[in-house]
Amino acid sequence: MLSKEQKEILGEKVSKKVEKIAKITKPKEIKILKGEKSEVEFLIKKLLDEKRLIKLKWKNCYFYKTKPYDAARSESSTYIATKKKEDAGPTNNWLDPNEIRAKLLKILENAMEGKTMYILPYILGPESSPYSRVGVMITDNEFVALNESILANITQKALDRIKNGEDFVFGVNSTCKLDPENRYIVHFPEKKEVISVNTEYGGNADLTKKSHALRIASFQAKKEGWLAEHMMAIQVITPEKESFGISAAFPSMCGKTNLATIKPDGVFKEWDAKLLSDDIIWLHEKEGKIYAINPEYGMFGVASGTNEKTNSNLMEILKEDTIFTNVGLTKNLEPWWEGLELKDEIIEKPHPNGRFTVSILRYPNLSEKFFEAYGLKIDAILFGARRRDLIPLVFETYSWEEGVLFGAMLRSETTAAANENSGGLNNDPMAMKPFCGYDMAKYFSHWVKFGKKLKEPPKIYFVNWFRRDEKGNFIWPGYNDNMYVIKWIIERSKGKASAIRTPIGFIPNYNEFDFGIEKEKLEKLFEIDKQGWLKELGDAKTFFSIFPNFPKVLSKKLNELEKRVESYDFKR
Ligand code: GTP
Ligand code: SPV
Ligand code: MN
Repeated sequence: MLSKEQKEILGEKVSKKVEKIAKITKPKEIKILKGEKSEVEFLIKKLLDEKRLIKLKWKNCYFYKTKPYDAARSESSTYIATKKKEDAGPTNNWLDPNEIRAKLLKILENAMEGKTMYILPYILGPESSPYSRVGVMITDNEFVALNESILANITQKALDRIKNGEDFVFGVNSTCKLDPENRYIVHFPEKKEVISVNTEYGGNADLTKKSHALRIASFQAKKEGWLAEHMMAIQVITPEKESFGISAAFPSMCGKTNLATIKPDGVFKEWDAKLLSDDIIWLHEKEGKIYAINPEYGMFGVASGTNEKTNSNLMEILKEDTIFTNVGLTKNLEPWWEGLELKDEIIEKPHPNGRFTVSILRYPNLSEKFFEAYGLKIDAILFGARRRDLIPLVFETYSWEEGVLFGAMLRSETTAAANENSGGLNNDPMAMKPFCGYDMAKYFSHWVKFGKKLKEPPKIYFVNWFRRDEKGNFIWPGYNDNMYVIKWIIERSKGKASAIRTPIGFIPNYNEFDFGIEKEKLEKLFEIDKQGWLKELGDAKTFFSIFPNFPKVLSKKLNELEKRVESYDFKR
């Protein structure tokens, strides 16, 4: 149980919650973390001593392997436990909060026997920001505590804020027996609590991330008039030294981290792109404009595909102070994954969802806005997906509402980021389907409403880096070359670049704008397939029919869009 001193550190409210869990789980000892370097060193040493972590040849880098069935997010084990089922909406798994709480407390009985319970108080967002939020997370797993020490701003200042009466989110994670049959990641948004058991994988166990910063936060954001989004954000600096904020929502494993760490000088010497966030942002309206803050402190990124050629910025920071999970391992104890040169025998095969955990503060080109109270002003919003055909490289939607509609229609080829994904196309509105803590129909309305607060809403674009040719190869080079698309978007927003009107939106006038590739490829990338779009819109209608609360204004927009596609002369 907590000592008198620990109770003083935690304060009454947090102590009470912690003691309740400690009484059930019976840990050998309780440690409250402060977010100090020595704690990270301690966790690493313990994991090394217990042979759970392997020291790699790269400087201060380590390798960890989870159970193969616990190497990705488990969407079928993830629940929103609201009092009323309708409040979770048709896209979330729902459980009765009282019933599941009783079951979880049963699973937690004696779960921490012989183990240390770590308490991690944290602040999400810049400490000085009125938009920042606090929470306290518990885990009995050193690997989870280590990841969280990198991914979140662990600080006892959070406890002072809670003592001063601020609301907080309380999360409990326990490894238990890592039994996949009893794996649960349950959110109680009305109580601001999360309980996660029988898992130690990233998004299932690192509760500051998808659980707090998206699921609980989106639920609060709806009530309070802001947005919690599965988006990256960068601050692009033009040759004229103008700053331009870009945010993008792509589903898991569809390119957020890579766009967030883009190196424009490989393509345009005088341009710069500074990182604000690679996975999650919180958006607020201020004086009719949108501002983004990053609730996180680290990156939990996909290893596969990362190399000097695709992303030298990432490669540079991964060479030091990084935890690698489920990547491959060579005999010489170097990490390995798809896309890296293999110079040695491989003793551990990489999982397709192998990841790295690295502090964002190590990134050499972090935007100064990362530390500022109001964050980065957003001037253009992108939605994007992984689609082998149909969706052009980029198009500009005709209005905020149509942009929201295209966001809601987003579907993408499935990836290895979630256990359940098995190929084909997945509906993933705004890349938020796995992360929205309430009825997504109300979430769409909330987006529409948010736009009404803006003086001049940023333009909404749709992008697709993943179109393929007949042989199955990507047509677009992607990665740093995505800078061509970013440049077009910025020039569009300034009214400089010309565009061609199509039924779905404006596409670039690629006879005039240089994309750095052959004309035939561009023709393929910007081809508009009438039958394909009619099917896409029909499928969207079928998908939207699961939402009893689907906003009428979006249905109207969808019908207008369909009429435009039907009457468009595609031979022009
Ligand atoms: P989560 O962390 O799961 O939310 O993923 P993410 O959206 O941050 O995706 P990430 O940037 O990690 O990219 C996922 C995969 O797509 C990696 O294997 C990348 O190498 C690959 N990828 C990223 N950008 C591009 C691109 O422009 N073109 C191609 N062909 N692949 C890309
Ligand atoms: C994702 O799956 O979108 C991720 C990794 O960013 S996780 O933290 O596991 O959610
Ligand atoms: Mn993500």
